[in-house]
Amino acid sequence: MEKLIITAALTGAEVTRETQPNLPITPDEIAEAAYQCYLAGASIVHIHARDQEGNPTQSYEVYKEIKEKIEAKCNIIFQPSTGGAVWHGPEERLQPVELKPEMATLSCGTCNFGSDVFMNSEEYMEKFASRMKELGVKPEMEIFERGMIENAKKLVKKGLAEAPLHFDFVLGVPGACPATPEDLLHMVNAVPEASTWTVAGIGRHELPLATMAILLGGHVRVGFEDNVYYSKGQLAKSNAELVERIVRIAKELDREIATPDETRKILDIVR
Ligand code: KMH
Ligand code: ZN
Repeated sequence: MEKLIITAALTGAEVTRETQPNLPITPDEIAEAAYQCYLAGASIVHIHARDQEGNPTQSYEVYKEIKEKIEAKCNIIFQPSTGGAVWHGPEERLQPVELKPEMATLSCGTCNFGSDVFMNSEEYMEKFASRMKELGVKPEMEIFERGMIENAKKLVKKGLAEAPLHFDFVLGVPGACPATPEDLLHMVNAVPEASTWTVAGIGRHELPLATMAILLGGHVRVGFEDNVYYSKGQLAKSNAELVERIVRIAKELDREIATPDETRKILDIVR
């Protein structure tokens, strides 16, 4: 089995300090959290920037500062969000791609997102995919519902993305696909051959789905964006604590952990 890629989703757009007092918000805090996750065994960091008031922002400048601060500490793969927050428009969301990061997320369809709607029309997807292709940014296809896999395949057919694709199944978002083991298997069985995939289980689903992914040969995403708890009622101390637990479980299950350079090889990322 391939070595395990662990992505740490450090901040997200929705979590606040009220729900998770240790949420990294400033560029310095985000860079330090990324470094701690790197030391723990993560090879990718999924980043959402925040402004000085702590609100989600897709500002090129803020992402640039975070990218530079992370790069000064370690060689973890920097993966900014192009999902942003539900109220961000497409142009705003695309800004961090202009930094030519090694990877960026690309949401593959519209879905409910709690009481909001997360808008990803075909026009948005094509715009995001073609800009990433032009700039040599590897997209991670964010999949919140089964039909979104077909949308991702369509981008390949149109020449806007290159196979093999790398998918992230985000399961358990209220209003979108639930996070049962059957849901994960349904997704895994639907991706084209040679694809790679990771899973981000939301809330209490994070750990069971991560363990399934370790066993199935997939990859794992953990972090405060998806889950702020270590166990029921007990908040995690840090993003790194969640990464450390995945490393321990993977080792028990005989799955080695990929370094950032090994992850670049697995995902065919050319630096
Ligand atoms: N915050 C969500 C609305 C991504 O980062 O690409 C979208 C999101 C997906 O988090
Ligand atoms: Zn995100």
